[in-house]
Amino acid sequence: MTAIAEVQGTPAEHTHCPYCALQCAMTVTEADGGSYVEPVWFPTNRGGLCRKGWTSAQLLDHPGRLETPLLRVGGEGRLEPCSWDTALDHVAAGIRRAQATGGPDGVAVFGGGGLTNEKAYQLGKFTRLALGSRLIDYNGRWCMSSAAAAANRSFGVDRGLPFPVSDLSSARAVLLIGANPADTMPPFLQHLATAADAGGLVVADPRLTATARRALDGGGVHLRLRPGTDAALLLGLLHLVVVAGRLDTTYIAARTTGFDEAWGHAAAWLPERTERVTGVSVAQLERAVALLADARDADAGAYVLTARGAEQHADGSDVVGAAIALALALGLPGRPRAGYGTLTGQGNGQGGREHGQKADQLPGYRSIADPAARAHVASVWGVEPEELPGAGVSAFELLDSLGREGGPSAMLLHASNPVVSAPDSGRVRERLGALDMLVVSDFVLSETAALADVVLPVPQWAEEEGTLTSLEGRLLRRRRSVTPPDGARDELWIWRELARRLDRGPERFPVDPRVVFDELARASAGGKADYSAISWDRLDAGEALHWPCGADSPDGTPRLFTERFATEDGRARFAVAAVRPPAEAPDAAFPLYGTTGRVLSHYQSGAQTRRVPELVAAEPRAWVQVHPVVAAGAGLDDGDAARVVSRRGAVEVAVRLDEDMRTDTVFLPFHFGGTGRANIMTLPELDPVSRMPEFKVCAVRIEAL
Ligand SMILES: Nc1nc2c(c(=O)[nH]1)N[C@H]1C(S)=C(S)[C@@H](COP(=O)(O)OP(=O)(O)OC[C@H]3O[C@@H](n4cnc5c(=O)[nH]c(N)nc54)[C@H](O)[C@@H]3O)O[C@H]1N2
Ligand SMILES: Nc1nc2c(c(=O)[nH]1)N[C@H]1C(S)=C(S)[C@@H](COP(=O)(O)OP(=O)(O)OC[C@H]3O[C@@H](n4cnc5c(=O)[nH]c(N)nc54)[C@H](O)[C@@H]3O)O[C@H]1N2
Ligand code: SF4
Ligand SMILES: [Mo]
Repeated sequence: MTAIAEVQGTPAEHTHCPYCALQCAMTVTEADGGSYVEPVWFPTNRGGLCRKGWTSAQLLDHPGRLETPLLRVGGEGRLEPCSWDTALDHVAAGIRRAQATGGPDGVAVFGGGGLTNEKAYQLGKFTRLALGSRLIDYNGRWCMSSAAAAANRSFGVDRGLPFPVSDLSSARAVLLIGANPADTMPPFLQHLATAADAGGLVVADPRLTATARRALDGGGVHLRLRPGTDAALLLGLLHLVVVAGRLDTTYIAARTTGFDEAWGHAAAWLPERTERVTGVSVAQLERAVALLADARDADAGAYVLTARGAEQHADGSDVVGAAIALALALGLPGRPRAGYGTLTGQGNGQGGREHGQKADQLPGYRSIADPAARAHVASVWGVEPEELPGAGVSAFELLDSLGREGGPSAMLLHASNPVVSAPDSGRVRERLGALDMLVVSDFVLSETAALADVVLPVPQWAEEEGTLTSLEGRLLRRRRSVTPPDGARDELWIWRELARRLDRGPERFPVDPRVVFDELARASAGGKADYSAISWDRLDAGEALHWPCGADSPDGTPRLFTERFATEDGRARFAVAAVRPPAEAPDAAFPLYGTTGRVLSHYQSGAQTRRVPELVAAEPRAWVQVHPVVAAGAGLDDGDAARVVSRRGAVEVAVRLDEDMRTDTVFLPFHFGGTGRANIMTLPELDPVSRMPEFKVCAVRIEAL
């Protein structure tokens, strides 16, 4: 990572990285037949980029880039190039066929948190109006849904960080639960430097990650918990806050409800019991509480942050509820230099969850079940509220219904690669194969696109205009810096052309993203995620606008909750539930916890980064991280080929020995394809509230291949 002090380019010239939610700023330049990026100083990245950002332009000129639509000829046949007219006629005919037998819900739509706000909004509108289907959901369900459900429940609103990222920079104590930003958002680590150097960084992770190591190097704490025991850990910490006399009773009385009920659950989590269940020592639990409470008392900055390690569980929304409860007990949310937040994952993971890609949602973070919300959005769309379908089903449930009796027989998929990223991906692959028509829009032939009947090539980030909303709720402009290939077509254009072919009012689907943004802003007016006072002009002038930014807050809201929470009574709610064990516990046949996550050099399903030579050289193949003693038990040594087997199937990986691993746990990155897909082993147990799958725990065994 390089830090540059100078701002390169004006706000009107730079764009942002195509990958994660930190949205590091950069310029993209075409020269000598290739494109290259240069970092730009921006508050989130302070001039830094990680190696994915540095190499992101390589995919623009990649030889494997899709530049023409592809059509599967003859059932099981090959994908062959075709014209756009042929491809779109084919898609429209397939939609008609599916709806003739299955009604409006005969067609399903799957979106992604990488889509711009304009595309996320238009995809929701296209599904409800042009298809008349209720069946839309997206990959953010697998990312942000648990944190979103818990934040809505406790705070009345879900904005990843309810304060600017840079607020963290001066904090003396930060508790990170299930987050490894040293690999997943490297430039973000700059914001944790003060805490880390002060010995105030506390990392709860079953593995000694690069982030946990940073904590230890500065004298901080690594809580090396057993996978799936986060709720117990957090209630144990809450218990200690109370018995150590560190509860902020004034704050609790003035700003919260539900403490007594929460204590009813936390009272039972005595330190010794917490130690037994989580594997974290009482001394470490006490240190963690003291660090946070001392920093609070000194007004030196204290934060609790969660990410996917805590959230991707079948009790994920309760885990986040417990994390928020801990933060409330300490009196952090809404106070200066303090708070709770979740680290949003995908580039537009925040905006992508606000404008209608979610099964139960209308733009502005409105509920599709709310009559007033329906009436408002219907009026912006120029239809009657009765014309809007109701709520659909969550991502995994949607994929699992494909091609089944009464399920959809056609699907349009944008910006996701579920063959690799969905839980129990073997089953999902089978469902996709059972469709009469699968249409995938992408710029590379991902594992999912390779199964499609029609593949539609779209432009990439540096070739398009739009907006994204970063992890701190700030609107950013994505700018066209290079020319897209001739054969690629923007998704806004694709949806308008499909609406035309389906005779569903193409004029309702403008192709100019600026026009779409203005409509989105109107549709969001008065909603929780209110963008109505935001315009591209204001963003292009360099204004820093965080939502809500509407009639009551025309200059945006960098910090939420300073006066009141977004709940009806203005108070934050303690929402704590009884601790539940993971859905699948290790047993004699499958004695280990299998957990999954990310590495620095690959992004998500790897569809993009497995095509960048430098990144492939750094991480060429699937692996399992395992303690030497566990490996030896299976007759395995470093580098050996192994199978990690669960009740769903077997993943083929190379052994990577790590002395610091727990002996009851193995870790697999989920970025690889083929037989190296970690999701072959994961189980689709869903959180009852958020419908988040249990990506982070299943029972496995390891054996030689
Ligand atoms: N390099 C890279 N960066 C990325 C991405 C990427 O794919 N690659 N993806 C982006 C996206 S979409 C996201 S969502 C973020 C995710 O960012 P993170 O949440 O930081 O990433 P993960 O590696 O999924 O999970 C974090 C940690 O959770 C730990 N963990 C596993 N099980 C448990 C458990 O039961 N409890 C606890 N407390 N921890 C557990 C893992 O060991 C892992 O180190 O990263 C973003 N940035
Ligand atoms: N086991 C396990 N599984 C996981 C996770 C885990 O931690 N463990 N994490 C989950 C999480 S947090 C996430 S976010 C998901 C992500 O998993 P996926 O949804 O599979 O994410 P990506 O690999 O980013 O897929 C995006 C695809 O869309 C393409 N694309 C990018 N931008 C655009 C665009 O603008 N338009 C179109 N049409 N295509 C575009 C890319 O080329 C790529 O093929 O994985 C989830 N799966
Ligand atoms: S940290 Fe995220 S946004 Fe920044 S360069 Fe890396 S992938 Fe891109
Ligand atoms: Mo994610």
